[in-house]
Amino acid sequence: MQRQWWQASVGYQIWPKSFNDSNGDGMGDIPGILEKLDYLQQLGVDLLWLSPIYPSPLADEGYDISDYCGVDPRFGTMADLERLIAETKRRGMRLLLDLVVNHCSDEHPWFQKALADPEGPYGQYFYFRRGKNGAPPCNWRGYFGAGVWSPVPGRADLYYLHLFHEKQPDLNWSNPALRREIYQMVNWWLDKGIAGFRVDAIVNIGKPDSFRDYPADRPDGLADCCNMLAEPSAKAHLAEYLTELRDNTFRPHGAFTVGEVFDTDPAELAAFIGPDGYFSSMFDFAATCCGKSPKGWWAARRPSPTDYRDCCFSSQKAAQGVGFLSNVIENHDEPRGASHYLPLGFEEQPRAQKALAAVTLLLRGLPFLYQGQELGMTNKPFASIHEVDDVNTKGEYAACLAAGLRADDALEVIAHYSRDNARTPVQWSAQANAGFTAGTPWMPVNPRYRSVNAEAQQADPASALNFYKKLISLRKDPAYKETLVWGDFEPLYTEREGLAAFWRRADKKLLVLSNLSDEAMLLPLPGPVRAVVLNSRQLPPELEQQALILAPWQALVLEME
Ligand code: TEU
Repeated sequence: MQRQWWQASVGYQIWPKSFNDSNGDGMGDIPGILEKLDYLQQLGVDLLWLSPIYPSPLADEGYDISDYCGVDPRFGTMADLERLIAETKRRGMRLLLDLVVNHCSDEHPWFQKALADPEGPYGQYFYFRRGKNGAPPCNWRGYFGAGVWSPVPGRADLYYLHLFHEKQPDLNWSNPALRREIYQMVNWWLDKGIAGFRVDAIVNIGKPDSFRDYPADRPDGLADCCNMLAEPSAKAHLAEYLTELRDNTFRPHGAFTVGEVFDTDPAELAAFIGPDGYFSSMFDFAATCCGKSPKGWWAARRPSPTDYRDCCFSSQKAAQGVGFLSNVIENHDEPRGASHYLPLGFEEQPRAQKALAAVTLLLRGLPFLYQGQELGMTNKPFASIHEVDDVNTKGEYAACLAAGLRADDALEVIAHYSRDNARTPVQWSAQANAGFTAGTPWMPVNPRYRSVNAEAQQADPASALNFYKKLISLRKDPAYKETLVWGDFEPLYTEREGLAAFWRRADKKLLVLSNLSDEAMLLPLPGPVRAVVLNSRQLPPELEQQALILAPWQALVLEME
């Protein structure tokens, strides 16, 4: 496989509204990110992905864009962003923006012009369709729980399509004029000096040639819109548009791209991330999807640490020899990884968080950390549904009630899965509002900030933060980089519950052992140990000739003969 500059990178996602507030308005901003570049550099991350910073009415926290080439005044100015591009470069870091082109905001001038004249040229930028006997054109349910068609104001029987919120109309990629506008915008940003993009919800741009009903799958009589992704005409269009997008933008710029791609058939991996793929990389969402139900969050089952391991391992095997996945345990759409993958009662324990971190950082692929993950931030407490900000959570709460759950049970469900869990302000210090803002934070900080914060962890050699630093510097250590970045992956001891064990092998033979359980484990060793390269616990590993005892939640990297 051809070597690329980005393969040895470690990514870090910034969700700007909750990262760091420089001006006391309670919301994070770009100057706030600039203030924390030293922190990020010391952590060792080098590929920074900013969730959307464009002007937006915030119906979906910035994923509803009303101007693709601007910076929302809440976050700062274009000059601030240019400074961020320059400052990241100066530190050997690179900046990625979020490319959200399945849909825009209903307040984008394109949609405003389209509404004014649905039969005119801008009408062709969107999907306008007539209803069927007084009902919407088809029975799809969108990703946030409501129907995907909303009526066009003032036009009897005309609807527009939105797979997400009604304020996020889908862009019509079958229109070459729309595609040209998008390519121009993408190139404009790349020419400005960003290194590339995280590409949002992108599999949805290929729509089937006709919008037809699917069998209803919930009491609302609707069917999950993602059924359309399997339609051959939708797949064919997706391939056509992604090839064209790559060839007209990313490829000529040598850009790095990571796709938000769900549910790929292993047979399609090469098309997405192979040497000639649409993207450089894509997120591995196997564990994210594990236990989820098409019925909604109320019917989801929480994955165990063994499920987490099995999901990662099967993705690793599928991607090996094909391309580089981007490995995540959390992002701005998911519960906190510690709260989701660790057993109840262990989510707040740094030793358990470190065992999880060792797995995600040492797999083959690019690790992407989400802000606060390195501190072991956990889910937030929810006292009432009225505290919820996220539109997706509101839809899921309604689905809980429709399924017959009592209000308090519904609250318990959404408290675990809500996207707000990831969106509380980053905990910088034990000072007021966790040092995030001098004003009133737009969303309350997690009350755990007094004990869990960056300042305290910097001073504590046994903190989660310092272990993340060690893992990242191990990946970059010239002695081990070849093996950890480009080496192969091979699982072992998979019959053992709660143990993640795998080889990374190239010029060195590294054995990664992570005990994702609270029981000590006696393990046979597959050969003589040359050196203990990393140990997550102060306890020295109990090494015998042929075996070792792995303490509860202990992660080890052993260099083997
Ligand atoms: O997410 C796409 C997506 O599929 C999610 O809506 C997912 O189904 C949901 O979050 C699961 O909880 C992307 C962005 O990451 C998300 O923040 C946006 O809301 C969405 O696109 C629309 O732009």
